[in-house]
Amino acid sequence: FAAVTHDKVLGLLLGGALGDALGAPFEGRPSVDAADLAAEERAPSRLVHTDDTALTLALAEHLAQRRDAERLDVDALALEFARAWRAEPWRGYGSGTPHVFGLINAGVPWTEASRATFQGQGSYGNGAAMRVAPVALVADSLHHAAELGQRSGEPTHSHKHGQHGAACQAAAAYLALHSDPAHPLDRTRFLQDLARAVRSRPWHEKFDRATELTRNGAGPKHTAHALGNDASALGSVPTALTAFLTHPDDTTQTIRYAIQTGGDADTIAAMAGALAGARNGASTLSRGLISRLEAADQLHHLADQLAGHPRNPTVTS
Ligand code: R7I
Ligand code: MG
Ligand code: MG
Ligand code: MG
Repeated sequence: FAAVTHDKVLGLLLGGALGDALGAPFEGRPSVDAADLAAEERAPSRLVHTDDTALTLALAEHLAQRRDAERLDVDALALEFARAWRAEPWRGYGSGTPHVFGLINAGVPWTEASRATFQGQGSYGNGAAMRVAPVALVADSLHHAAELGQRSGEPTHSHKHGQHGAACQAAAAYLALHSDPAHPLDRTRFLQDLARAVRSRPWHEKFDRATELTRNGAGPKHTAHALGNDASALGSVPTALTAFLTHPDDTTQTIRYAIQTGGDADTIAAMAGALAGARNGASTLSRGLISRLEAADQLHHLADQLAGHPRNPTVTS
């Protein structure tokens, strides 16, 4: 296990935001041309984030204010998410989540609001997973990360696959954060650890397929075909994991691979980017790209707060 440095904390936050903002123009495209992506990377324009980062910021602020992981206050968090949506409803939210947020803002308890979508079965979308990575910064074990992830997902995603997606991405972020980039990542071990944290057969089947894809060096199109690239948790979280496990030591390549899976490109890249950023640190990211990020200052400030969190006593700068 490696020390959780300030660089790793910042890397988790910036890597996620970069994946989101760079992937956003490609969201919904069945496939993404490498030349189009390269042009986006070279463009001088500001990198505007979407709902993925907007809600990640809300969660990170929630955690930074409390300074105690046991005080993840889901009632307060539900209101904070709903207010973030109301302040910026144009950020590209999914179809079900705004309905939940509207109810919460109207005073309906989240326990009820989160069950109002999709004919009462609740959302199995990836919206709980896309925002969850910061919980890894305050978790003190793999299982704690998964549990915090699941709980942070409940206000909007009452379907078990939506919650398991959040648990899976939170646990993966924890493992990436505590992995030592000076040593090669043991991919098989990583997925075995995840399978202990997410006890669900359809997820285990995805982990088995991801193990095979990374072993065979599958490209993004193949991975999208085998694992999915849609806005469901099961159809995107394992795809993001595969992007990371294919290029665990290179955050830029992880993000490029994730975007090139197409489909829900911003979200797959946000999740993959958070994992790679947590492992490799912010110092390995392109300064040019980071300086274009709309939320760069806010994320730097949050990293300062979360790196000083009592859960991260070993932090060094
Ligand atoms: O999960 P959620 O917040 O979506 C996040 C996505 C990301 O791509 C963001 O970048 C943003 O674009 O949206 O929003 P939901 O609307 O709850 O779920 C996302 C999608 O999953 C929905 O639009 C549905 O297509 C699908 N979905 C379901 N379909 C049928 N039945 C989610 N749950 C169900 C369901 O129960
Ligand atoms: Mg989005
Ligand atoms: Mg969308
Ligand atoms: Mg998306």
